[in-house]
Amino acid sequence: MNDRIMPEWAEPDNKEFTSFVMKGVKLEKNESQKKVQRKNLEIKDYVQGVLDRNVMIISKTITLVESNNPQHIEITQQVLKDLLPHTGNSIRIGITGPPGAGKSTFIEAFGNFLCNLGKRVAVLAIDPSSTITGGSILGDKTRMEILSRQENAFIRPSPSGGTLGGVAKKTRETILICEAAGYDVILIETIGVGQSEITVRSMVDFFMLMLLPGSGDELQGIKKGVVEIADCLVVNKADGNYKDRANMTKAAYSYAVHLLTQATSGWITEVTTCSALNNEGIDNIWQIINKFEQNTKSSGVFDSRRKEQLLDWMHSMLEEALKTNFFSNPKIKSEIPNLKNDILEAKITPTTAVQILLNKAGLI
Ligand SMILES: Nc1nc2c(ncn2[C@@H]2O[C@H](COP(=O)(O)OP(=O)(O)OP(=O)(O)O)[C@@H](O)[C@H]2O)c(=O)[nH]1
Ligand SMILES: [Mg+2]
Repeated sequence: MNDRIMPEWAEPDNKEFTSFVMKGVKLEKNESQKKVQRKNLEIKDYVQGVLDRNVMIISKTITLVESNNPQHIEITQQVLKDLLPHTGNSIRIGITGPPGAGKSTFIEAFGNFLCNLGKRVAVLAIDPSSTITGGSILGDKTRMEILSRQENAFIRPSPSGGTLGGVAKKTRETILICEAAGYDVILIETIGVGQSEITVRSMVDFFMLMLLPGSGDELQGIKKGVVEIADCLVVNKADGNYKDRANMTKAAYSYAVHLLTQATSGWITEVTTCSALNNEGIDNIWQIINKFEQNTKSSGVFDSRRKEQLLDWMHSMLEEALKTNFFSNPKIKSEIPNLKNDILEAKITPTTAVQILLNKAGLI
C-alpha cells in the first residue's frame, strides 16, 4: 500500500479516510527539451539553437540580448560573434506612421502574404511609448492573430521600459539573431512620434511611412523630415467611404515628394494606397520593395548603406559608452556640484568647467 498516497487535505492520522491519490507520472524529456529547460544555456547552445531555427532558443537568445546584466552582455557578444557569419541575408523593412494608421493590421496582412509566398518573417516592434500607453503590445498580439500562428513567422514585441537608445541597440542585435535564424524578411514597426523613426531608419534597408486618408490638402501633421526619410508612402484604409479620400491623399503626397529630398539616392519615393483590412494593394507593396532591392543592389547603394549603418552603430554606441563612463566616474560626480556653484557665482565660465571635468577624467 506504499504507493497509495493520502491527499494533502486528509488529516494525517485519519485511517478512515477513503480517498487516495495516484503518484504523478514523470515524463522523460528528450535531449533538446532538456537543453532548453536547463537554466544556463552555454554559448554553443544558443548559437546552435538559433542556427537550428529553434524558436524557443531564438526567444531566449533575444532575452539574453535584452539583458543589461554585465555577465549576460559578455555572453551575448560571444553568441553574436559566432552568429555574425550567418547574418545579413534578409531585407530589413521599417514601418512607421501616426498612431492608428494601421501599421499592425498591415503587418498582419503583409506578413501572411509573405508566409504564403514561402518567406520566413520576423516582426519586431520599437515602441518608445509602450511604457506610457502600456497596452499597445497586447493590442498588437490580438491584431496579429493569424500571423502569430504561422509557422514561418516570429513576432517579438519591444522590451518595455527601455530608453529609445537602449531599445534601438537591442533591436539591432535582435535583427542579427533573426537573420542567423533564417528569417528572410524583417519587419520593424515603430510609432511615428519623436525620434524613433530616425532610429529605425538607421537600421533598415527600406523605410515605409503609413498614412491615413486625409482631406488631401494637408500633410496630417507629419513632419517634412519624416517624409524625407521614407522610401515609400502608403495611404492605408483605401476602402469603403475612405477610398476617394485615400486617393486624394495619395495625389497630394505624390506631388509633395517631388519637392522634397529623396531618402535613398537613385530611388524616387513611391506613393501608393492599400487596405490592410481587406488585403488590397499588399502584393503591389511587395513589388515596390522588390524593385527597390534590385535597384539599390545593382547601384551599390544597398551595400554602402548597410556599411554606413554599421559604422553609425559603432559611433552611437561609443558615444553612449563614453557618456555613461564619464558620468559614473566618482571624481566627476563629486566635482560637478562645486563647478555648478562656481558657474552660478560667476567665478568661472561653463567652458572652463568643462575643461576642468575633462581634465579630471583624463580625457585632455
Ligand atoms: N477601414 C480600415 N480600417 C483599418 C485598416 N487597417 C487598420 N484599420 C483599423 O484601424 C485601427 C488601428 O489599426 P492598427 O493596426 O492598430 O494601427 P497602428 O498603426 O498599428 O496603431 P498603433 O500601433 O497604436 O500606432 C484598427 O481599428 C484597425 O482595424 C484598413 O485598411 N481599413
Ligand atoms: Mg501598432
